[in-house]
Amino acid sequence: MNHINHYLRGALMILAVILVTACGSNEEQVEAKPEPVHIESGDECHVCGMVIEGFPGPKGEVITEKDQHVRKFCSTRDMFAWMLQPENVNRDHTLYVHDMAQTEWDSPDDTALIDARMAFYVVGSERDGAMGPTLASFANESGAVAFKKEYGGQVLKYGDVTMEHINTEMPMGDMHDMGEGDSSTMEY
Ligand code: CU1
Ligand code: ZN
Repeated sequence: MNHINHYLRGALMILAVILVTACGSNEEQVEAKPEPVHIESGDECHVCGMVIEGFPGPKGEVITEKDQHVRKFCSTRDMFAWMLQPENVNRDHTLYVHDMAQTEWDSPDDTALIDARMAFYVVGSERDGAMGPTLASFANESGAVAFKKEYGGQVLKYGDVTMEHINTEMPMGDMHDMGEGDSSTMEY
């Protein structure tokens, strides 16, 4: 009987050690996500360099995984253009975009910033953002569908947006040609 007890105690101690170790490493992994930062007047887009404030359409914000650097973007379009780069696409950066169901297109309010990875996007609509064609972002799919019904385009989840969507909607030659909206002819 003492033999069994002895082995049992040994097994329990090993189990306890495993549990403590597992808990320790878990705690390290679960870090709180950084909160969104307000877009201040004078902030410039990390991609195109233009001052962000005063332009219509949803903006983007990235807080980098390791250094917690804040990158702000004039448009969801520019945020995706940066985030889809090979050096960023697999990083666990924290991303925010405006929920356009909660705020005005012409002057999005930072109280409406939402997790960009959970958002729904309307690509190819007729509403222009800061750089022309952009991706209209929404917290709920229903908001994206309602927007699409009114302004056209296609509803995509975060993970379904590719560089192709970005480039098709925004040819380089039209970068600062706002308001023309002719994206019918595109050749590569
Ligand atoms: Cu720009
Ligand atoms: Zn920009």
